[in-house]
Amino acid sequence: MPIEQANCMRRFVRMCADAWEQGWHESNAGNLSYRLDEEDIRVCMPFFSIKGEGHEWHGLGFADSDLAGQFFMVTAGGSPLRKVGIDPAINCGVVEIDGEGKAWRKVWGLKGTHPTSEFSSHLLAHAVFIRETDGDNRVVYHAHAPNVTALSLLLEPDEAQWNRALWGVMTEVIMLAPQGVGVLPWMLPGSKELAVRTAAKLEAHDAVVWTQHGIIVREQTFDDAFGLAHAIEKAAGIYLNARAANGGHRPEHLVSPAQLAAICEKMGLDFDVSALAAPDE
Ligand code: 2HA
Ligand code: ZN
Repeated sequence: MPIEQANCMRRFVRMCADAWEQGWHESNAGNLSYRLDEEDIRVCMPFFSIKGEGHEWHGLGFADSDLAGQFFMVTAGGSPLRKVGIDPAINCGVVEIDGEGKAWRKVWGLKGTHPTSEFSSHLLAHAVFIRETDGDNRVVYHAHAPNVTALSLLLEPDEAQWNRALWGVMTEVIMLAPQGVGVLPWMLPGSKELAVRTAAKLEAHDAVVWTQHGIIVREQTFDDAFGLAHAIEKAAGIYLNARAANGGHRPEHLVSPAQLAAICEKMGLDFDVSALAAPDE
């Protein structure tokens, strides 16, 4: 069985293809990472190599002992997500983190290349999961979701405003993101600042909007990560359409705080009404 048939690899490749189909990944936009579990490592290990050129250790620029010894499947820097399934060994790969959580090396794929430019954001997000959820969350995904990005041109980078808009659009959003989205102002893509601020937001949110850029989500599985990004992107699109149809004004009939509270009560979710902006915002 080639490594391409490994369960984790099939799901990784499938998610890249699904995401590409959505139109969220122009050129080399967006990136995906997955933390291998014990079974993945057992299945993939026979294909790993650490000998020869290209397998040197590279410093991460930070140290996080929670990442020590972990293996990550990750998209390649500068690679189109569209091509991950066409030639996985060039457009993605597996890296190992050293015993101190401060360096990485290739163990499979990433031929002639390196992990995504947002690798720091992915790794620091994974470190949050490892600490927070006993390692259940394994997927970090960044998309240049067009409606989320368009909405970030209209709303302030203010979580209350975003929650009012997204939760107000359709009842599904609060079910999938009961903590709402985190929102960050514009920051340099690929920067340490973006990575650190994103990881801090991901402690309280499963999805974070990057103003004028896109969205990053963290979830347990590929399906959950794709589903969350999809629901938020769809809600942002509906909100924009409704607003445009209303002469650019805020839609008048958003799902109300009382309705949101009723959904949360039924589903046993915490709902903090103070997390919403005032109705006229
Ligand atoms: O991978 O999306 O944010 C390219 C990017 C940078
Ligand atoms: Zn990006």
